[in-house]
Amino acid sequence: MAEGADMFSLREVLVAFKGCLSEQQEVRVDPYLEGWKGLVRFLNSLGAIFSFISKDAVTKIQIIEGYRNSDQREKYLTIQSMVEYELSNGLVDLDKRSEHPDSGCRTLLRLHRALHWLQLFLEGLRTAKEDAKTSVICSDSYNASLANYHPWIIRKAAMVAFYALPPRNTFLENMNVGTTEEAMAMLGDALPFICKVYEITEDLYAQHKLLGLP
Ligand code: 1PW
Repeated sequence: MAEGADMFSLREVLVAFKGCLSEQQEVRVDPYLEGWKGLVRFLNSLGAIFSFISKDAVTKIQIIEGYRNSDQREKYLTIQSMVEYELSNGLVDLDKRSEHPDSGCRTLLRLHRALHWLQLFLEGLRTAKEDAKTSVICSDSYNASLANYHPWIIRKAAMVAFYALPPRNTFLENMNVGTTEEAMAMLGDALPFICKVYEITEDLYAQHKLLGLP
């Protein structure tokens, strides 16, 4: 397939997540959002049925981009600086959404939870048997992670979307990384970076008791 400027490749997503980690093991916000934008393109390439899933991710990305384009942009350079800034200035609703319904902390937490799903899904894809059903890998990983935070109506809609996923080999081809073997090798290279970004964020949020933000 010819390489086009707007063609999706999962490689870009993984490169972006690799670029998230600073030398001090902080998570940079801009590449995090770039990674997510790539994922949204990927979700959209899976068909219209996935657009309800990507739509919410787009809203969340835009909220955080808004902070990165505001006067306080420097405070939102890394997830660590964002948490520090918002908490010390009382900009996070801790018990109930009220004055700060769209804080960076609560918005990023939603993406963070979804990243866990992605991580489990890609791991499942990489380690599954050749004839494994993508829909099953996807729903298993979803049920083990993000589903716990979703009401049943969303869970139901997600399950319907998963049935529409193509078989594993077609799916790996859709990632536009090359042969199935190349796609698998890339997943193997890149997954540790996604895991690391996830872990650092999880630890930071746990440390500040932010994992249940409303
Ligand atoms: C093929 C595997 C791809 C994994 C990509 C993950 C995309 C995740 C987006 C799921 C969105 C489902 C519909 C929206 C639900 C929102 O209510 C929920 N958002 C998320 C990201 O979970 C919670 O946000 P809210 O309602 O508290 O603002």
